[in-house]
Amino acid sequence: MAERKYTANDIHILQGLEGVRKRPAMYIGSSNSMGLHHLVWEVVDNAVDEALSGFGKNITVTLHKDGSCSVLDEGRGIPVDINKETGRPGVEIVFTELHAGGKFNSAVYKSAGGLHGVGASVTNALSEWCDVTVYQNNGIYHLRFEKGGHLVEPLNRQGDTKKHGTLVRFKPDPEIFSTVDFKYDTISSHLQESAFLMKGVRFIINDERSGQKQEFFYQEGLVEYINNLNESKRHLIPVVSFSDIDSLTNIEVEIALQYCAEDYNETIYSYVNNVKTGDGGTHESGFRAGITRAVNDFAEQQNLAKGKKLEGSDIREGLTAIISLKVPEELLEFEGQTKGKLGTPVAFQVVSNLIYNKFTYYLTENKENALLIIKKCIDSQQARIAARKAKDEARSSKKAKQEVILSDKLTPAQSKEYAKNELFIVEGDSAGGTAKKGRDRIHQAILPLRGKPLNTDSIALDKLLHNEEIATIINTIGAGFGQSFDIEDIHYGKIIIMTDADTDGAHIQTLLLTFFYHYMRQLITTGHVYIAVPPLYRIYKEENKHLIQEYAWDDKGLEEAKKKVGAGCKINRYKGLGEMDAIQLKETTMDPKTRLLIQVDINDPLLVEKKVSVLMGKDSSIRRTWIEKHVDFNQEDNFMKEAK
Ligand code: TTJ
Repeated sequence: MAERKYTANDIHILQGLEGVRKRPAMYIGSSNSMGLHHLVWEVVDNAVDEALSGFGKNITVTLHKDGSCSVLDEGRGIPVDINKETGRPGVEIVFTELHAGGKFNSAVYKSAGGLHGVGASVTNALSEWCDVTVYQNNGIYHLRFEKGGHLVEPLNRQGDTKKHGTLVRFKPDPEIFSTVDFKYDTISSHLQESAFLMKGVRFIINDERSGQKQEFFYQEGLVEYINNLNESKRHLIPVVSFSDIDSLTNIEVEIALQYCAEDYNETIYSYVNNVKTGDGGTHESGFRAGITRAVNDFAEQQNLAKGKKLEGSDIREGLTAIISLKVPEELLEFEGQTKGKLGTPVAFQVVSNLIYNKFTYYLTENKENALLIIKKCIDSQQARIAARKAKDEARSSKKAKQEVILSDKLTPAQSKEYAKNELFIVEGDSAGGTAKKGRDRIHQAILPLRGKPLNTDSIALDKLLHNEEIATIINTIGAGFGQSFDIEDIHYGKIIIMTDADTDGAHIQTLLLTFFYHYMRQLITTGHVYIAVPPLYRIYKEENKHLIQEYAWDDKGLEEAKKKVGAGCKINRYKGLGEMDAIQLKETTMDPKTRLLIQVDINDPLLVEKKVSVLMGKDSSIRRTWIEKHVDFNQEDNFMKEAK
């Protein structure tokens, strides 16, 4: 085997990878389940870049029984020849130097790997071991790293092959991550999303631990993405799609959209070079401006407008749209803390012009559908005007009246500093009473729920407001609902759902989240909704009339707590909030200094739509299997992140 002397260069590189291990969150966001899956995305992104350049039609992700994950593509293979500057093989550099991926990849449109992604070296740094095999030039080349990126087997040629491609297999380091359990559903929906965005590329997931296996391949791309999102909704029109390459900038745009009936939300997802732009940006703004202008101009030209202009929100009610851009590297600009917002100025005009021209043409050529759309927009406009009027009236009528409605069930917070206030929505009157005693009366308000709130996914708007629980919640939050919801008006910085840790509790959580998702979506997307996580155990012992006690949230915590409290300890397993006294509830679940909260963080559109429409829709048998398979709101997954 080839041996090589350590140089200053090696030391520099190991220091780089050591930095990644010291502060993993700086590179992959966190060291929890989300960070763990980031390791996979970093590697998959590279394979995707290669496919995007036109090399390799299949990308296979395998979850192995030994806890490792491998990614295989059929591209040209990472270069194995020696790089002149460093004297090392290209493939070694890709796995050891931070942000090195781009140097060897000449793709025009670079995906995450070349953008805000940090590269495969980060995956290597955070792995127990990492094996890389390249099939290239009729040869099989292999190298291996261990314990955070130390090269233990330098590149060598192991044999002959006619294949070409790259195989990377790595095992995440349990010393870094709080969990090293890859989640099939998380990876599979990420790959499905990629497949929707890259028509013609096949993504395969193969879980050798469970035998689960799926393939995602969409010849129709975004059209199928929308069909999938809107599967269980009533469609107003079939999916429409447009695409074009702007000849001046080389920006490539693909858009698909659909209107649904009885849907009052807008659902717009945008992507740049196959990376989701969760905070929108110039392309999304361009889309909004363009479609608003197209619909208004058409309505006016057809004499349907009656002199009144439709607002953007009128035009987007019930609209689902996916906007996917390919932007050349030299034009890319990202903004915001998480770089989830496209800043490229010219993208506004490019998208706005495209959607204006093509959607105007569509409306003109498809009169029947155009009339359905315009009618829906005018309905939305009228609903908006009526809601605004009702709100103004409610505001100008006596304030006291509102407080009468509230005072009945709500125990309000004393402070008027709304942003600092917290609303606990509590399952049951009895737990509500305990919470009332244990709360911080300055900043915490308690709203007990009797019974279950309504399932809001299959119910008409007017009925909704007659449900007492729902009406109370709307009034208490104080910012309206539906199109007239105004996030600026919310009376609480945090809305915290507190239920028992059982199926009933999970159901109530789901019902409330569904309601918020449909009628106060911004509450969720701006991170105001939380789920309180009460402990499962109390571990205690009396020693010299002195109580020693600890709480545990899972079995691992239980073992640790038993050790801490020591021999002879007793264990109390909580079956519900009702078994805790006010002090215990405060200490474990309500006090910001000691509690565990999960922030509801919706970032997977497909799963969210599925969760909401399948779970809350009318078919209870699909619902049951889905709940059993997917819903565990107390589990940290990609919808939620821990918070204080
Ligand atoms: C670079 O330019 C010359 C031809 O090959 C290009 C390249 O880097 N291709 C490439 C990288 N294909 N596949 C990868 C890759 C695949 C996986 C699974 C993981 C990583 C880190 C890279």
